[in-house]
Order: sequence, then C-alpha cells, then structure tokens
Amino acid sequence: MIQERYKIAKEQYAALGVDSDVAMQKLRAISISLHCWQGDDVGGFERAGSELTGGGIMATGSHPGKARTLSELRADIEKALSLIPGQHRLNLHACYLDNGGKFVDRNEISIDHFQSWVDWAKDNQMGLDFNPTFFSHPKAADGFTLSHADSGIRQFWIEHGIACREIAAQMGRQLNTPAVTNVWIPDGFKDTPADKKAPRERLTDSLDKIFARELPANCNLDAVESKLFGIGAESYTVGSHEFYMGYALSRKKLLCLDSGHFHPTEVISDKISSILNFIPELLLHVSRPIRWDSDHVVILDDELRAIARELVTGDFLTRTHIGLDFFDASINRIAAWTIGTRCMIKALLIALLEPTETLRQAELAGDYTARLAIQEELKTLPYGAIWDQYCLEAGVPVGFDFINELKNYENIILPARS
Ligand code: RNT
Ligand code: ZN
Repeated sequence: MIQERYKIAKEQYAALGVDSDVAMQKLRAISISLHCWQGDDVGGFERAGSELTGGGIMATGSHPGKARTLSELRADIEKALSLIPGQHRLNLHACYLDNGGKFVDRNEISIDHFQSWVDWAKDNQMGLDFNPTFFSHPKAADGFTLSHADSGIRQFWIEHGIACREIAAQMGRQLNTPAVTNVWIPDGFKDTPADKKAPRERLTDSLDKIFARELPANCNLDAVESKLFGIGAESYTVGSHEFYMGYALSRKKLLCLDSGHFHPTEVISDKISSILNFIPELLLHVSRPIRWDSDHVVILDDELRAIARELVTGDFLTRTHIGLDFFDASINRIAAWTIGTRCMIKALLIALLEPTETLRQAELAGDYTARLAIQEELKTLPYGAIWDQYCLEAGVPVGFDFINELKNYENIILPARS
C-alpha cells in the first residue's frame, strides 16, 4: 500500500521534473540537533531534583514521567530516535553533566563530566553540540551573567564559557565532528535601564575573553544567540539581535537565530539569505513562539516550511546547523521530541520536492501568475506518500503508528517515575 502510493506520487513529481528518490537521498544526509532539554523541562542534573530557575524562560505543564536521571533521559532520547527517520545529533546543555552525584560548579567542569555522554553518542553514532548554562544558578539570580556590573561574577561566567568550549572541542575531537557551542545569556532588565551601553560593552569584553583561545574548527564552532526579551527582562536585553549580528560579523562567529526571539510577526526564514551573504555559517534554534517566546513544539506550519525552503533552495544546508529549541511539559516529552523533529524533517522533504528551477524561470520571465499558480498547486501534491516511504525505508513507524509506540512506553516506563 505505502509503496503503491509512493509509486504514484513519484510519477506526479517526476512530471514536474522532480526526482523523489534524489530528494530522499538528500534528506538522509541532513542531521538535526535534538535538544536534550525537552526531556526534563530544562532541569539538568547538577543536583538531585535540579529545576529551571531564572533565565527568563519557562516550561509550562505537568505531564507525568519526566526524566529524573541521566539514564532515564538517555533512554527517552533513544526512544524518540527510534521513531525519527535519519541520523541526528544531540545538543547538550552544560547542566546535564555527569558529576557522579557530587556537585561540581560551572567554572570547574571538564570533559570528565561529559565523557559518559561522548561514549553514549559514539554508541548511538551521533555527533554532539554544546551550550554553556548561564541560568539556574545563584550567580545568575539577579538576571545578569557575562554583562554583570560585578567583575567577580563576570569572571565566574567567563570561566564557565571557557570550560565549555574546551569540553566541546574534546567532544568534537572524539566524535570526529565539530560541536557547535552556542552562547545564550539571559541578561536584561525588567524595567527601563539608566544605561544600555555599559552592559553591552561588558558583554563584548566577556565574550572576547571566552573566545580568546583559538580552537580548531574541525572540533568546535562558536555560535552566539540573540533575543528580544525574556520573562522578567521585558524592557532590555543586553544580547540583542544587532549586538550579536555585529559581534558575529566582527569576530567571525556563527550567528544563532531562534524562531522565538524576534517580534511576533518577524520571521527568521527571511533572515537566512541576508545573513549568509556576510556570515559563513548559521545555527538555527527552530522553535514555535505563540504570542511570545513560548517554545511550543515545532509543527508543520508556514514558517517551518519557509525556513526549510530557504535552506534547501538557497543551497544553505552545508552552512547551516539545524537545532531545535522547544520545551513543552504539558504533553509526553518523548512525543514532543518525536513530533517536532519529524515535522522539521518533513518540512525539509517538502522543500526538496519543490521544482525550484521552474519557479525561478517563471520569476525571471516576469510570469508571476505562473509562479503563484505553481506554488499553490504544489501545496496539495502527495508529499505525504513520499514521507511515508521515507519512514518505511528508514525503518521507523509510518504515519500514526508512532503514537501507539509512545503510548506503550508511557504506560510501561513512565509511571515508575512518579
Ligand atoms: C532561551 C534560548 C536558549 C534556551 C536554551 C535552553 O530563550 O532560546 O536557546 O532555550 O539554551
Ligand atoms: Zn534558543
């Protein structure tokens, strides 16, 4: 049945000059970086019962069964991966360290605390990406880290940033694929600042110190992530878009674009081809903001499709690292990963099935009527049949089947966790 539907769909795409086998082959080569923090509401394992505090971000919901330990989290990620077609990466936050039950402060972490993750990644044939954690810590409690007015606090966080880059470089070296290390800080003011300039100058200085040591690009790639506002930091964010755009350009760093970090009607899909004119590589945090930076699970909406289309048709896939960033605690967390990642891959597939050349020719000829007509007809072509075939060939559940698999996991594994 699936194969028959695929055959018919393949012919429909072939009539437009699109080879669906080639599209699937290209799709297989794309890795998505799954964010570890969906598994436990950004809690981490620094201490038993660690929770997200501060940072201006929030996971809402109380679905039972969140991962409480490293092994539970790993089991959950493995479950999600078994339902997602393709070979992917894991994006770790520093607070997910393996400290053997003994607290280690952020400025003292080393590769030793992540070796078990590297070994796990090797076993699962995955690359790792990394993030220093500049929140959920007493030294970030007043909302400032790298731009703090107190030089002692700044120094602590600089040391954390330096330690994280070294860890990431080791990960990259051991796994033979560079780890993208992304710096996001929550720094900002709830109310109108008296001085917007000084914190930004301090942030530049702190970042320069973190990045002072050159690391080989085949082990570590640095990225910086901007933001518009956070909860409790509504009036001013030190690391704004313009700040990091300038920083990334002048320091030759990757810029990270998070879908939720702009004004509500502003989209990152339109920024990709602008920024990649000037910056060699991008990191994406694909997320879904609803009215604010709410980090809802990614779905196959217009913006997701637009992002994927830009990456594919702009030939930007080799210069873009696709990461996910959402955390919903109101539904099964493994389902959240599965749904979000499957949607990201689906969006890329739809983009790979586009007759881009035909559309470009119409555009160049000034035939905007044909362009619009084709774009709209494409929307109802049977990409679902190609997607099903893709899942079948990848050996993961087709269509609705993954829902039952997750229900079984939920019924057997998750109740023991409450
Ligand atoms: C916060 C940023 C950041 C975090 C993660 C946990 O608004 O998006 O990327 O979500 O570091
Ligand atoms: Zn993000």
